[in-house]
Order: sequence, then structure tokens, then C-alpha cells
Amino acid sequence: MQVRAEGADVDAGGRWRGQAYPAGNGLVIIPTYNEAENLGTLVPRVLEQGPFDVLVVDDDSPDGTGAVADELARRWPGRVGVLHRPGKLGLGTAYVRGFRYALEAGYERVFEMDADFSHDPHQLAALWSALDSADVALGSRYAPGGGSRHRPLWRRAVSRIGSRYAALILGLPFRDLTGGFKGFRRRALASLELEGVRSSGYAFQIEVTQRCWRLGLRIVEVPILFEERRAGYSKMDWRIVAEALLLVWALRFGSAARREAQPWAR
Ligand SMILES: Nc1nc2c(ncn2[C@@H]2O[C@H](COP(=O)(O)OP(=O)(O)OP(=O)(O)O)[C@@H](O)[C@H]2O)c(=O)[nH]1
Ligand SMILES: [Mg+2]
Repeated sequence: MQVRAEGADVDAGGRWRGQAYPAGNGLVIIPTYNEAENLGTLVPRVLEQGPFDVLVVDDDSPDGTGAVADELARRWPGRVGVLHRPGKLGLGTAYVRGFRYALEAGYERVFEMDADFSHDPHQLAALWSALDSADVALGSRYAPGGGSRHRPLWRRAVSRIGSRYAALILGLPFRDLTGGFKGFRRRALASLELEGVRSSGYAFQIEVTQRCWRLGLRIVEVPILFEERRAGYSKMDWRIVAEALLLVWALRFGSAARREAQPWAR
């Protein structure tokens, strides 16, 4: 995998035109904005876990995260790739871009992960195993066996109440809807209609899970232990929370609100 810059191995329409990657490895997508202190130590930990490649989607971070990512790609050619975007365009669009890349490159299993060590690379194995029998695996702090460590009470409350609120309004039977540590089988991503995804912050996580649910995909929650970030700063702000609060209602009254049973999901 050699994606040094937008346009290098990607054509004008954003399609992958590099060598098709052999199915087998999973792709861990890590969106970054000012994560230079974390990325250089996180990526080697991820690569150690097993058949995982990494795609960093960096939004021209002022702290030089993009250069750290390029260095990692040079060190592990074929296993680490980087997409550079011209500015801070939001978490949701970073993932949509990464998902497209994963589909074009032929990956069968694709994972979302934060760059700040809140998500433990060791737990990628549990998400991977869950995908043996599910289309989507949601890393869940609120499933039995899951939890959060060193997280301020107010952040836990926002996340937990947010998840309950979204679950109630959208009728989704999951405990953790705002987390960003997830796994997808290829067919789940391929059926998502990525161009229609509207949200950027936490709302993105809720929207994608709701889309998967409506499609009749098999979704499981996998307990994870969430750690407060070690270094760097949070990009969460009240705009992102407000977006999530409002978007839940837009999703509630959006079209095709029913879950469809797919023949292959029974
Ligand atoms: N490419 C890209 N990545 C982003 C953007 N906003 C956030 N991220 C990354 O998305 C991940 C999650 O963001 P965080 O700031 O950790 O959000 P959070 O986990 O809700 O907040 P904390 O727990 O306080 O860290 C991190 O890897 C960020 O660097 C963005 O606009 N573009
Ligand atoms: Mg974080």
C-alpha cells in the first residue's frame, strides 16, 4: 500500500488505482488531527496485533502528524498508507474517504480506531473474531465486561446519555452508539451508500450504525475498555454534541426508517 498523497495512487474520482491488495489482512483506519505525539507509537502496536494494515487519514495537522505518518509508511511499505487531505474536514468525511479506499483496495475486514490510545490495539483481535459471525462489530464500553478508565465523569455522562438518547429515539438495541472502535465486513461497507452519510462528529458513529441496522446487517457489541487519551488534546466540542443531538431527529424521520431483512442476514 503506497498512498503518500491524495492523487498519488488514487485517481481524480478518489478510486484506488494501485495494486489490488490480497484479501486476508484487515485495514485499520485511523483519522488524525494533531496526533503527532500518539501516532508514532500507536501504529507499531497495531501492526504487531496480527493481520492488520493501517491507513492514516490526516487533515493537514499543524503539528506535523502527516510527516509522522509518511515516515511510518516508508518504514512499513505495503502495510501502512497515508491519505493527506488539505484541511480539517471532519471525522465523518475522513472515515468515508478511508472506507472508499478500503473497498477499492479489496479489504475484507475494516476497522475504525482513534489515534489517541483510547482504543487498545490488543482489543482489535476481539473485533476481528466477532466479524467471523457478524457484519458489524461495535466496540462497546457499556456492554457487560466493558468500561472506561481515567475518564472525567462529565465525559462519561455525555457519552452514556448520548448513547441512551440515540438508542431510544432511533429504536436501536445497542448500548454504545457513540464509540469509534468498530469493525465492518466488506459487504457491510459496500452496502452503506457512503455518499449519503451526512454527519461529521459523534453523529457519524450513530448514523453509520443506524444505516447498518436498517440494512438488516448482523451487528454485535464487543466489550472494550476505553482509556482517557494519553497525550494531545480532544477535538470534541459542544458543536459536535449539538450536531449529534439534532441529527438523531433527522435520522429518526429520514426515509426508509424500517429495518430491512436481507436474505444473507437471516
Ligand atoms: N482526519 C481527521 N481526524 C479527526 C478530526 N477530528 C478528530 N479526528 C481524529 O478522530 C479521533 C477521535 O477524536 P478525539 O479528539 O479523540 O475525540 P474524542 O475521543 O471524542 O475525545 P477525547 O476522548 O477527549 O480524546 C482522533 O484520532 C482524532 O485525531 C478531523 O476533523 N479530521
Ligand atoms: Mg479520543
